[in-house]
Amino acid sequence: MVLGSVVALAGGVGGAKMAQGLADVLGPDRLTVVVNTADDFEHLGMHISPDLDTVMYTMAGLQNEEAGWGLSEESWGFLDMLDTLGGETWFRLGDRDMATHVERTRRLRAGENLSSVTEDFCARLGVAARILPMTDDPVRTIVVTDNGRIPFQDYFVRQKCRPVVSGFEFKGVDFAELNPHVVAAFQASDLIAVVICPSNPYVSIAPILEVAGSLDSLYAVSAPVIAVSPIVGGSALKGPAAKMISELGDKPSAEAVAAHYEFLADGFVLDQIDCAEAEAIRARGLRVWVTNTVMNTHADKARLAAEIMAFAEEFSGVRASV
Ligand code: FO1
Repeated sequence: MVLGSVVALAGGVGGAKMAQGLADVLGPDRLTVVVNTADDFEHLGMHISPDLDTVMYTMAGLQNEEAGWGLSEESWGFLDMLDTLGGETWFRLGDRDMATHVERTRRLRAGENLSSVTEDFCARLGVAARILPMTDDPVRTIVVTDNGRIPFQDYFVRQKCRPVVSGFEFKGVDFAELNPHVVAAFQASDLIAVVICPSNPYVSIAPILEVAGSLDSLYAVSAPVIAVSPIVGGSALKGPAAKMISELGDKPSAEAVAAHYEFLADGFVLDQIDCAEAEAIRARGLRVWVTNTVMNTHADKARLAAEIMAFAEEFSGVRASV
């Protein structure tokens, strides 16, 4: 494999698994993971960064495998007592996880920024790959639904994604400054690929792309941009991506995701179960790689990452000549 650095754009669970596989295959010092922070919110007086934590815990090997988010070996004494006291328990915060939110909030209030807190937490948890919040400024997803405009975690967790979606707003995105380390990672002279992880295109990847400067930086890279489909066999492995695609008027499919990214991506990775869609995706001008994209085990993650890196090598020189 060609030596060089890789930037991955990630949301929560799918992004975290892909990032872990890439770190394994590349070596963590060659990987930068740019993480969505538009799912962040203030809750119980704390700053919660769900996607950052999912990526950080997964790369530290501390994730709760069953849920995909939160920590392993968790206990729930805080939440139980909060329930007894009549507090808000719809967003489940485990006792160990609470330490992350309490300490992050303390440090943000003391004037540190989210990038710096994340970098230090990663160092303490033994995560060698670079995990970057897309911005240090507040951006908050609002889901526009038949039940009104709903803050993301309220829609996702409290209302279990039930309202019918008609659009998304990323409050604050017009004032957000792209993390300067993200710009530097895109400009690295040894960049060999940008991987758009199999995360939700609308609420995980779109906020990253909407921060001013993000798309321009991406257009300027000569390395291939490769998107991995989060839709497998017409469903999302996790989360509401398929439901959102149909509510927005399309048929949930790998091709619908490819259509979403074709303005930006050079290559597209889809699951073997969807191989019948490969030709239509090629017709959109994307190179295609068909494989097993379901990441259940560590070996699955590493194999998929290795295949994506081999796929990226097929592009050498392609973008540079555009
Ligand atoms: N997701 C849920 O479905 N229910 C929860 O109670 C919940 C709690 C939670 C606590 C901390 C954290 O970091 C993530 C948590 N998540 C929970 C996941 C989170 O809402 C979503 O995974 C992302 O925002 C979507 O990518």
